[in-house]
Amino acid sequence: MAERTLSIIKPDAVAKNKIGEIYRRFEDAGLQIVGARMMHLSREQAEQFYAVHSERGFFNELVSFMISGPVMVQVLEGENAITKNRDLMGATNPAEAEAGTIRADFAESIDANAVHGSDAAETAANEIEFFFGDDGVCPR
Ligand code: RTP
Ligand code: MG
Repeated sequence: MAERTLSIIKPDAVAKNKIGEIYRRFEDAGLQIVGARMMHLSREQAEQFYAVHSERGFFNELVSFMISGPVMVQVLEGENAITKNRDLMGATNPAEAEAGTIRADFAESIDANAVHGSDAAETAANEIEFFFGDDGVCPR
């Protein structure tokens, strides 16, 4: 089933000039980029985006990292886009990520872990709305 997911290339991978390499992996896997914007998140935006983790011990570190530099935000569309993107990303902790995944190849640590991807249909819809509202994604 064709679906959409929200992806973020985090500040570490943007700083390392890996946007193109990561986009190539999405496209080679059959995921189409149907909306994209580069932005430097405010603290409020990052806190709201990761609100589900607000009670966790790593929340402040996570927010500080996400606002440490610009991020590239995109909507990916394709068959099983949510799962496919999570498979391309690899495990949250790059030390545990399978060889050949984005996090195994580009991430430094569990905080600076290169990419975000929606984890379910409902979060994907909410996250796409959060960044793109009704317009940003190219209409077709
Ligand atoms: P993401 O939301 O960024 O795609 O990552 P994820 O689903 O693989 O992991 P999640 O559990 O949603 O956690 C969000 C981000 O919080 C940081 N984290 N740190 N120190 C820790 O134990 C810990 N656990 C999670 C990671 O940067 C993770 O991407
Ligand atoms: Mg997550």
